[in-house]
Amino acid sequence: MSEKLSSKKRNENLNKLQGWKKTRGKDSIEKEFIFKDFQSAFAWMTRMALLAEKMDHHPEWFNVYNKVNVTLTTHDAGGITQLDINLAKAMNQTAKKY
Ligand code: H2B
Repeated sequence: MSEKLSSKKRNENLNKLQGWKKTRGKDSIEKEFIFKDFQSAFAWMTRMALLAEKMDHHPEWFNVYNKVNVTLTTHDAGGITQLDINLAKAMNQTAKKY
């Protein structure tokens, strides 16, 4: 199982992750993704859902029209782990294509 990152490690990683920030008052990271329309947003979510299944690591997310608010945390570890960083990186990379 992935272990919680130290706040130093977490911040080092966050600095390299465009658009992601620590959630205030919760041990998670978050980002708002904005797409050109609902179809792009949902296509991206579908792609990410397949990856999440493969990783066995799932996002908390909320979609309205072209926006997707994503929160990542590792429930089993009670905080932010390398799995969250890896999924955040993949989300950023993939979002460029939608
Ligand atoms: N997703 C997230 N974000 N955190 C977890 O701790 C987690 C998960 N655990 N997806 C997985 C599923 C676990 O419940 C299953 C049984 O492997």
